[in-house]
Amino acid sequence: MRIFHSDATRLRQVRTELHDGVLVSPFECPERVSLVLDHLRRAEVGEIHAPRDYGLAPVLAVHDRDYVAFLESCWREWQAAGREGEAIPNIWPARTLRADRIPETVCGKLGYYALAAETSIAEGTFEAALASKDVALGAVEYTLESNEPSFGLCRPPGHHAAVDQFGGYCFFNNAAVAAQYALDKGRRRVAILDVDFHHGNGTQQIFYGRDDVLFVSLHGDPAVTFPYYLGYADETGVGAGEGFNINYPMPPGTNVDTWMQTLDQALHAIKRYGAELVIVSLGVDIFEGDPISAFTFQSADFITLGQRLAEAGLPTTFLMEGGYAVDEIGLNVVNVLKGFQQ
Ligand code: Q9C
Ligand code: ZN
Repeated sequence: MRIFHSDATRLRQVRTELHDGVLVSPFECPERVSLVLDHLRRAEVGEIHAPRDYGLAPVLAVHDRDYVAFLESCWREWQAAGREGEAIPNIWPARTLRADRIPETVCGKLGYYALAAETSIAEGTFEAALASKDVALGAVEYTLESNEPSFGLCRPPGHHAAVDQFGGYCFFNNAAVAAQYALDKGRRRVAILDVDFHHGNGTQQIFYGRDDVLFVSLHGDPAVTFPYYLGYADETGVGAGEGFNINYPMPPGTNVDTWMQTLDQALHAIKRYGAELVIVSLGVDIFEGDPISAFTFQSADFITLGQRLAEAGLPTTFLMEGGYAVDEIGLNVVNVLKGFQQ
């Protein structure tokens, strides 16, 4: 298995996350990358490569141009406006307001392009997001060319990022960028299997009307879990995409047996679809010790997860999403990848 990593993913070093009404040090921190990298090296999972620069074209294939321009200029505009802290949205085009005009100043644009308030923007955020999509593209390109598995140590994560919205620690939807790249290189059916604790609302939204990407997600029930407003089982796709979006919401505390049985259903659907490539949105925040999540995986269960994914027998690219129990994040990721290689 080949691993892709870029030091530039550590350039996002924000100080603040709005959590439980307090500004705390962010759960999604650069140490996550260092810890996973250490474990990958020690466990000798595979060669570690830096990706090339793929430019903005693969991002613009799934994201709105004005949204990307906003991310690029946000921190500069926020500083020019003389704001004291990091850029955090505090007003949205909520249900009773207009969403058909984009405000001109940074405070208004922040709310327009944000789907939540926990994700601050500061120096280095845009650069890290660029590096993260390059990591994803390096990994998927390797799998496309070799049919061998790959792991992209993406950071910041991507699956909450929609066509023109950031949030949930995500800016560019790395899995969506990679899936679109695979289609543009001639693959006709790509599956994205999202095992992060949180629903991949962004990935779902990007491909909701399409049949060339099957999105399948196992996650915490949105009735009680972030991102709250998407991820129910009755969201099955629209138009040509009808039947190509599959959600498996599960209650907090769901045991690993139930989760694994649900995974079997998900893999069955992916095989029936005829996927030529599987992109796994790998969030290890399904770990019992995760500070912001509520599933019950033990570290050893991640080996089983990797084994089950290997049994599907499809070309596979793993892309890092969430996982905030930093003491165990490296072990949990390595266990998935080692399980896959067994
Ligand atoms: N402040 C990913 O796992 N809010 N994102 C949770 C803690 C946002 C998670 C409450 C969670 C986002 C990629
Ligand atoms: Zn998550």
